Amino acid sequence: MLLEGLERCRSPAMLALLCACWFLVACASGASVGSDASFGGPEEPNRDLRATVTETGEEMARRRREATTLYAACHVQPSASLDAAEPQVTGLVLFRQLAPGGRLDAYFDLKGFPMEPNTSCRAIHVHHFGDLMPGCEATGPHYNPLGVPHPQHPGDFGNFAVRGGSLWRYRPGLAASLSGPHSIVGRAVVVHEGEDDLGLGGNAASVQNGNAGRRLACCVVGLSGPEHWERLAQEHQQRKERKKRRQESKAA
Ligand SMILES: [Cu+2]
Ligand SMILES: [Zn+2]
Repeated sequence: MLLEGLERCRSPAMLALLCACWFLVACASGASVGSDASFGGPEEPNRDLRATVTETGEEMARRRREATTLYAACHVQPSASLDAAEPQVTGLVLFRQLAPGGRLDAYFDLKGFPMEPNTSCRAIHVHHFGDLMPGCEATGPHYNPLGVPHPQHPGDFGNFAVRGGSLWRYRPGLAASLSGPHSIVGRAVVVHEGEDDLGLGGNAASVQNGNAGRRLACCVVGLSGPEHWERLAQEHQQRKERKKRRQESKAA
């Protein structure tokens, strides 16, 4: 089991950590016997030693968790088939999956929608192909590995409220995955002009694509490091705090 872990991580730092941990465990167990002069020692150092072993174990568990977490980034660009006069939607869609096959969380951070007085709803989905040329039309239909109707596709993320030309949203617990046979890595995220009718439109297109309208922008989902996720998580937290402060000052 331990050797499997070593094989998977292939990290010299992890190897050193394991050796240190084995050594400390051996010392701690030897010391706890207490009768052997070569291992026995005062009570206080034994406690320190056990604390160190516990901390080392926790650090290893944290590194193991980090090693199994998957991150993906999708850098949204306006559809190449749109005129320059059309809305130029850009931004980021980020994914994090804590373990292969586990829960998928996402950040959506987009701007460049038309400035409208009222809130509008825009659909966002995962489409089959990670091909963006000559425009987002090249991404094909919704990604539908199980042959089910819309909106039961794994990348049917639904509708997102746009205010002041932009949207930002954290969505936990999405049905899609970054691993396994139905991974969305290499496929496309498409941002639509209209609202998703969620299969209730009463026509054939409704149970295929939700009648969400033209494709304004798209991107290809690619595996990434944690940096984008950590930065956006921090930004979202700051935005939430600013919003809360604004609401509080209005209420006062
Ligand atoms: Cu779509
Ligand atoms: Zn769908």
